[in-house]
Amino acid sequence: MTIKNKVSDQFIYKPIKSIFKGCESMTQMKNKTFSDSSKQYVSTACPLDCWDSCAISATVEEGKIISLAGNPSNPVTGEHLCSKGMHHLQRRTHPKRLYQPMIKRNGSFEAISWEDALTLIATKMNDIKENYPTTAVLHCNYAGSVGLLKQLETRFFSAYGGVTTSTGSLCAGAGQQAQLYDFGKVLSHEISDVVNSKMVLIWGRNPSETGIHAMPFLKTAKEKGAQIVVIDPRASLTSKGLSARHIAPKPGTDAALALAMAHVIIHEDLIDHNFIASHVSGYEDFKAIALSMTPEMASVITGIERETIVEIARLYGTIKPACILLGYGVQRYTNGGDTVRAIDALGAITGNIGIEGGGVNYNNASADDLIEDEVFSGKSLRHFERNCPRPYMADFILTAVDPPVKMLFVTRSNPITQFMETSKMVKAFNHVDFKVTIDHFMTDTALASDLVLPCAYFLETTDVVMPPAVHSYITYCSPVVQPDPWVPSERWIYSELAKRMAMHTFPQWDSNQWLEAGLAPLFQKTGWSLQTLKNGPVKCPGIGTIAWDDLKFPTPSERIELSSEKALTDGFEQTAVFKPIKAEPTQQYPFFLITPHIGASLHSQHFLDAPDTQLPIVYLNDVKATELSLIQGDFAEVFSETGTLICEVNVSKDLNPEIVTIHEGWWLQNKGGVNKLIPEQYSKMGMHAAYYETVCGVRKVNKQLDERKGAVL
Ligand SMILES: Nc1nc2c(c(=O)[nH]1)N[C@H]1C(S)=C(S)[C@@H](COP(=O)(O)OP(=O)(O)OC[C@H]3O[C@@H](n4cnc5c(=O)[nH]c(N)nc54)[C@H](O)[C@@H]3O)O[C@H]1N2
Ligand SMILES: Nc1nc2c(c(=O)[nH]1)N[C@H]1C(S)=C(S)[C@@H](COP(=O)(O)OP(=O)(O)OC[C@H]3O[C@@H](n4cnc5c(=O)[nH]c(N)nc54)[C@H](O)[C@@H]3O)O[C@H]1N2
Ligand code: SF4
Ligand SMILES: [Mo]
Repeated sequence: MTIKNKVSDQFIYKPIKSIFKGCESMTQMKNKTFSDSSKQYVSTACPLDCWDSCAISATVEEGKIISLAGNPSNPVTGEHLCSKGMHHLQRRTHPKRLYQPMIKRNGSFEAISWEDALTLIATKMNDIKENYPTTAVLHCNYAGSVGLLKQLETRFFSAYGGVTTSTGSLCAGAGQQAQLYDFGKVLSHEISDVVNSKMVLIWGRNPSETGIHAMPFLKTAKEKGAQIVVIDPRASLTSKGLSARHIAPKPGTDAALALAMAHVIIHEDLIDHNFIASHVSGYEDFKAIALSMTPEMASVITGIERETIVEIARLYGTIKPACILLGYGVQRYTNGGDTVRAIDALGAITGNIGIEGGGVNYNNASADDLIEDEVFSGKSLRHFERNCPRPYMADFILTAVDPPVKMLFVTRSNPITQFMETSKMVKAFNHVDFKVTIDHFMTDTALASDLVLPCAYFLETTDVVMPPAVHSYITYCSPVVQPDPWVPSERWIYSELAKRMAMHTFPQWDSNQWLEAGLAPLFQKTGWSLQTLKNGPVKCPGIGTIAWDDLKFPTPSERIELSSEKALTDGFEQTAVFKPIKAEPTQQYPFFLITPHIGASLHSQHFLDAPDTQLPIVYLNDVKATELSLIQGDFAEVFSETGTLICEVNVSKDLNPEIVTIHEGWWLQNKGGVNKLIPEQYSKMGMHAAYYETVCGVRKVNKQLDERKGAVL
């Protein structure tokens, strides 16, 4: 039997009004608490790698967490948590959560004691050290939790002697490197400032799913009369939720659009002459490039009507202040860095930098200065160093010599599901003798490992969540409850391993001692102590609401550099350019494959609960679907040069006919794994994964899903 329309609505697009569904407001919580003194609030923060880093207030009664709510002491994230924030309670006590170390013997996992697990790791690491440089160990980490103390993992591996460190970016790296060339640092306005904007370009960003606390501010801006334009090859929930104008460039062509907009702005003399004269260098070089990209040319490249390009350019050139909310989707291409440089230039030539309601808001590195990097990185302790770029980690593992990779240690990451080219990654895992993963659940990566260590959930341990891109609040995370059954923090795991390996440069400190040392720059700057943080979320000084309001740019010229010698020295173009991406639809692979993030899950994490009886969903334009004889609920095989994936078809009129979309995150063990379709490829700028530069084909399959077994027959 073919199951039709069985898609649980949790894993498909949701209308915006349901975002806050099920969320109990803090005001309600307070009222309850005041009438019942047996309840206690504990302050913590959501450690998921999301734009928002919400402050959370947990209500505890008789040693049990009874509810979580947003803590309005952080006014940016306020009273409401998203569905994932609310779900932390169920996730902490999830029946599939791991509580004991698990070792693989003869292909299946069995529980072992902590003593045996730690002794095994210590013995393996000591053996490797005797026979190879310590870089024979590869530490693969990423973004599973943003807690500051998670970084102790790096300190541990440095104290060991220095391992092969995973570097490069799967996330925001190309754009970050671009903004370093342009501005000297990556800074954003606090998201609340968008209410002062009269025009907002939401460019390759989808806050309605990926950072929902931007949405109320965007709605306010709109109510105050701001023009809002969403630039995205697909109609995202953001453009729908804001009823905003939507412009759909062909994937990977945004630099042509931005340069053509600059062309119009320069040609019609809408530039800010004073701002350019005082704060911009390299304008003439940029002007020459922009003038060579006419709106006619850009129209052919991007597929957007010439008149639309001219109109949007005129709006952006005349309405001030105008803000760009730049997302990470725009730079998941081999030309991603140049794209962000072209968009940055729009902000610079119109003088929209350093002013209320302006900015080219991407990421925010201002909190980096508040941390003592050496405490967590232990870089000075390393005897050996080697880097493994994540966008080709599988290839690296398979080809590494001097030394080969003898051990893989995975922390807060799920590379089998989330990194590129899954079949190669599976081979790479098989190639390594001993793989250890620390995770709360038996993920695809844990399954491919030899030893899996569980660890405490953030509600069970101490940490600090630093300010993210959209606000300046730092939040101390107090342990809300004790883990039951007991499971250790990662700090405990590294401390115990350090003891067993006589690593004296990994001190046996408790969490607060590490935080005192690691946050010393913050405390020196502010006169605060850890106690100040323990009282609830606090706004960090020195992280301005308006980025660049002092107009001091830490570039070589101390100006915004539209022409960057540093970029040239690093092997890139000196000025923003449009270079076509390499992937182009062909007869064999007629679609671009975009694999964006879904509201219901943080990457792969909440796909833990995707029903067994469900396949991943491929979203397809209705006309194309008809051409392929596909209707809603059919099964289709999506194929690319690196793999295939069977999906359930979701047909929609408002999808761009050139694009198919499958959300990232669906587990392989649950018949997902979209990264099977995506080759290991990257933007050299920022060494950044070019996930969306993928083409694919779609064909109907007559397979059926066995509802009981969840198997595809
Ligand atoms: N619910 C949820 N929230 C998340 C995450 C999650 O997994 N789930 N992940 C977090 C993380 S780690 C990150 S990096 C952020 C990402 O946050 P966002 O940048 O907002 O999200 P993405 O899904 O990467 O992409 C944003 C948009 O870029 C569009 N896009 C794709 N190609 C192009 C292009 O060529 N040009 C233009 N203009 N747009 C394009 C996509 O269609 C998508 O709608 O979200 C964070 N928040
Ligand atoms: N096709 C495609 N692939 C993508 C993307 C895309 O847009 N398209 N986006 C990319 C982006 S932007 C990113 S940031 C990456 C994310 O890549 P990953 O960080 O690998 O993704 P997650 O699925 O969040 O996996 C994190 C793992 O950490 C675990 N975890 C959570 N908390 C803790 C903890 O406290 N300790 C430990 N040890 N583990 C913990 C979770 O259970 C989960 O298994 O994915 C990338 N992959
Ligand atoms: S996932 Fe993001 S929006 Fe949701 S609770 Fe966590 S920080 Fe807040
Ligand atoms: Mo990311």
